[in-house]
This record gives sequence, C-alpha cells and structure tokens, in this order.
Amino acid sequence: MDLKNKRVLVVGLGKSGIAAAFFLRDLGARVTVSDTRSAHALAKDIPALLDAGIMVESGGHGLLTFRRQDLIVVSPGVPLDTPEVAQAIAFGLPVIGELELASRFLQGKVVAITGSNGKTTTTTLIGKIFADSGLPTLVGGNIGLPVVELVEKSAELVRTQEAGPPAARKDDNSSVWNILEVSSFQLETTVEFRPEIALVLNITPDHLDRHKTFERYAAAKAMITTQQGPGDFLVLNAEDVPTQMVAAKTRAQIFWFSAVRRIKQGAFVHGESIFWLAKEGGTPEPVLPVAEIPLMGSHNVENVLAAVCAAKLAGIASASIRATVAAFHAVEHRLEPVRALRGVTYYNDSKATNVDATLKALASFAGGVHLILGGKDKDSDYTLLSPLLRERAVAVYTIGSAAEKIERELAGVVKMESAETLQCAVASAAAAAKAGDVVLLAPACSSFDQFENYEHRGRVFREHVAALQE
Ligand code: UMA
Repeated sequence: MDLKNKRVLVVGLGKSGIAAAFFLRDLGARVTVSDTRSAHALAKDIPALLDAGIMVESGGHGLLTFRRQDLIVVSPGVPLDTPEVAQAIAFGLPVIGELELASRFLQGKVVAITGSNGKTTTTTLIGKIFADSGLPTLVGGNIGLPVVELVEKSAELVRTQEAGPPAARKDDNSSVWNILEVSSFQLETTVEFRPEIALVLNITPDHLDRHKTFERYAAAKAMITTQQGPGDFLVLNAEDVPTQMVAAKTRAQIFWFSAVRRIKQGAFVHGESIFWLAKEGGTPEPVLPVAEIPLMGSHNVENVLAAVCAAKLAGIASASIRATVAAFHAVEHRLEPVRALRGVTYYNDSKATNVDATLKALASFAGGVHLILGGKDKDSDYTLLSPLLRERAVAVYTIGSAAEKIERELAGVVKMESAETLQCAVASAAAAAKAGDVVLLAPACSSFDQFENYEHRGRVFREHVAALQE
C-alpha cells in the first residue's frame, strides 16, 4: 500500500485517530484530520498535528473535506452511518479503520481476540503466555494501544530475529507474534485483515445503539474470520450459540473450547483439569488443574481455555502455559478486588459495560451483593438481570443517564436506590452493607455520560472506596 503523496482523511481524533494521523504522515501521505469536537476541546492535540504538517478540521465534519480524498480512515467510535462517512462510501471512496490500515504494515503473525466479554483479560493472558514462553510478543488493539503503534516495533522485532543465530530462527517471521484485542467497531471496517489465529469468546447483546440489531453486531464480529484460509485457525466457544454460527462463515481450521464437556478438537475441562486435544480422535493432553486458575468466576475458566487454544496452536509447551496462568492476576477494572472494610469487600468491575458482563460478575458471588448499575444506555435489556438479582443481590444503586430506564425495568425485583452519582452510590452501599457482603461496581452501561471512559470510572470508584472511613 503506497500512500506517498496520497490525500488521506482521518476521522475522529481520539487515541486511534491521532496515532493513525502521525503514522500516515510518516508514510508520506497528505493528511487531514476531522473531528466533531471544537478546537477548544482539541486544544492539547492541535499544535503537534499542525507542526507535523497535518491539517485539522474541528467542530464538525465538512462534506467537501470528505470528497477530496484518496483514502478515509475512520476511528472505531465513528459510526459508518455518520452522514459524511456514508456519503463517501456511496461515492466509492475507500473507507477503512485503523486496524485495517495497521494490519497492512504489521510484521509477524497475528492472534486476534474478539467477543462481547473477556477480550481484555484473554488478550492480556495470551500476551503473557506467549512472552513467558520466549516468543517475541506485542500486545495492542482495543485494549488501549492503537495497532499502528505496533507496526514499527514489529518490524524491529523481526529484524532482530533475522539477525540472530540461524538455530534460533523459525520460518520467516513466524516467531514474532502480535496479540490484538479487536472490537466489532474495528472489525466492521476491515477488508484484508487476516489473523493466523482468530478467537471469538462469546457474542451477547452489546453496542445495539450502534449496530442496531444483534444480527448485525454478530456479523461484524464474524468478520474476524472473513479473510482466513485453510492454513489459519479459528477458536470458538462451543457453549455459546451465536459464536457457533461463526463456524459456518470460515475457511479456517476450527478449534473449540468448552468448560462443560469434551469437544472434538481444542481445549476442555474434564474432571478437575483443563485438557488440550490437538486433533479429533487423538489423546487429550493435560495442561493445568482448574484450581490453579487464580481468577474469580466460571467465565474466567472459559477465558483460560481460549488462551490455552491460542498458545497450543502456536506450539507453546503445556508446562509453560500452566506456570503463566497460575501467576496471572486480575486485570485492572475487571472484577478487581479494591478493599476489604469491616468485613465488606469492594470490587471494581467498571469494564462490565454490558448486561452479560454484569451477569457474569453477579454469578461470581454467592450472595450479599450491593450492585452499582447505570451509566450510558446502549439499548440494553436490563430485565435479563432480574433472576440473578433476586438470587444474589441485596440492593441496586443506580447512577447516570440510564438510571430511570433501569429503575423502570427492574422495579420490584430488588431494593433499589437512585444514587445519581458514583460517590453517592458508594456511600449508600457502604452504609447498608453488612459484614460478609460485597459492594460491586458492574454497571452494565458505558461510562461516557459521567466519565471519560471505563478506566476513569473505575479509578473514581477506587478513590471513593479508599476515602471510606475505617
Ligand atoms: N468523533 C467524531 N465523529 C463522530 C464520532 C466521534 O469526530 O461521528 C470523534 C470524537 O469527538 C472523539 C473521537 O472521535 O474525538 C473518538 O474516537 P474513538 O471513539 O474511536 O476513541 P479512541 O480514543 O480512538 O479509542 C478507540 C476505541 N474506542 C472505541 O471503540 C469507542 C478504544 O476502545 C480503543 O482502546 C482505542 O481506539 C485504541 O484502539 C475503547 C472501547 O470502549 C476501550 N471499545 C469498545 C468496547 O470495548 O466495548 C468497542
């Protein structure tokens, strides 16, 4: 892809857009960036962009700006039905995302992980397993590091590999691995993206405000395998029906994982242990006892099973996988234990940004849960929480713009308090909780109504919990 002197427009000036703009400039492209936010809101980024010779359009997208381009690179958070983007597509202009752009330049092999929940934990765990086994490994994508930022590092790693002693070299670039968390937003704008190993952990309703229907959301996720061929691997959750449907859309070799039964080919739990079965009819190889997984919740057993598949497909020894899993700790903002105070334990699961993630968090506790719910709604159905709330929760504290809808949909299910802010929710839950109870932030919503992002929300939760008096 030669972009020298090509006119390229980057839409959206968040993490992705800024990284893409500088990357394109370094490739010799004539770059313009466009963002709906005002120049004032973008003030900290504009000077560096202008200094680099990148043109900036702020305060809205101009139709003409979109017309005069050879390529348009959209940020993941920019919907494709944004009028200016839709019109560019209608005019036949190539529109891709940052993941697609980066993947055309990335060196080495790719493991791509998608799913509605568990992506970040699984991506982090796979990254650690690969790195601990001695493979040169990079981790990025939706996890928070734009993939274009891995391009130069991947090239460097490949050069280092090639300069090493022949005995240490694998075939071509095969020993450099890029472990990428990929979202439906990123996959939707891919064209040639072809991971050597693709994983779909689960598909449950999320982002319906953007994708409109569950079918369209699932179809975007399935794009992870569109370009895969018979030499590639697709890892799927055997217990998740929408994920199973992805099997019909692939030309790759399929491996399954299951926490409840033996499967034909892949990773599964039998008795007390996780086994790997490399091929149908083969002998399962024990990898690790389930009891050695230090993460809470049965969903994390599935995440480990998925990671075992990726690692075994890359040829990593079971002993090495076992050692890394046993030493792995909860990722920040994912069922992260924050504090124990007067017998009450506080958990930060700010990353539970959809209903299914909140169900998984609730299911991780036997009972006594004071749950903080709310934020920005994504056309979610909160009634799905009712059975588990009745079983495990003492009370719900609502916050943010989705509060009214949540209170309406869950009326009569469990004691409910309208807390409005996270600070009030923490104070009310702390006042009501008795020894042995749990205060859990697992809000089932995105954070953008009251916070910059879910990390910010998680940090604020931790601060309020830390401020509670002994
Ligand atoms: N904008 C426009 N026009 C629009 C919409 C937005 O100009 O029509 C502008 C906004 O004003 C803002 C910028 O676009 O300035 C924001 O772009 P963005 O939302 O793509 O945010 P980034 O900072 O680039 O972060 C993105 C991902 N964000 C989303 O998918 C919403 C990050 O995932 C990712 O970590 C980052 O790229 C690096 O790859 C976050 C996320 O919430 C964690 N992901 C969703 C999830 O996990 O559920 C998919």
